[in-house]
Amino acid sequence: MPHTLPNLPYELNALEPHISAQTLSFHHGKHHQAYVTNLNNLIQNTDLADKSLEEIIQLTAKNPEKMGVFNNAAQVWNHTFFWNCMKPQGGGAPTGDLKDLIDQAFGSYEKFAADFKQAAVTQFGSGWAWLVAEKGNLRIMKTANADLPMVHGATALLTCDVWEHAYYLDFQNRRPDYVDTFLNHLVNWDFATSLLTSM
Ligand code: MN3
Repeated sequence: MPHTLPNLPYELNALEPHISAQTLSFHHGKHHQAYVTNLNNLIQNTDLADKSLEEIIQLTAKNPEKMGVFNNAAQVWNHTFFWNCMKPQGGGAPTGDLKDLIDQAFGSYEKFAADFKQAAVTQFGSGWAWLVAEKGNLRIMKTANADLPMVHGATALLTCDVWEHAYYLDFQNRRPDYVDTFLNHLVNWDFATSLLTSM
């Protein structure tokens, strides 16, 4: 079964004025679609063709000869995950179990937000900032290019795409402002909370 581009969980203009419909149109319709198309082309008629996305990622992560497959498969997964990490009128501090876990791990939501922003703005070049669960504890991780927590034994709870294509049309070079906007107006804590059961 070829991999397919999932629909966005909201309308293209749903995250305005923070992320424009133009950005989402290119980011989902062009970039995410291209990773799906590349992945399908790379795995057709190979022993990876009938594997799940997660299986492909794990099977190719440590194989330099399969780096092209890994990069595209991981970027398909990362983007689908990222769309779910945002919602209209999102952002701010979480509540409930996730609030308690963040307070426990970082001391406060404010400290978490500062550390997450630091990871996102200091990821040199393209990559991702993450909140992950690892051995029952929460921590922040940053990864380069397509790399992702699942191949490092961690469970992703939240991510922010810091590739330039994620923010350049709306923020130009101002990655710190984009990350602030993500944290203050877009984060979907309901989604992150729904993942706590898999910790
Ligand atoms: Mn992207």
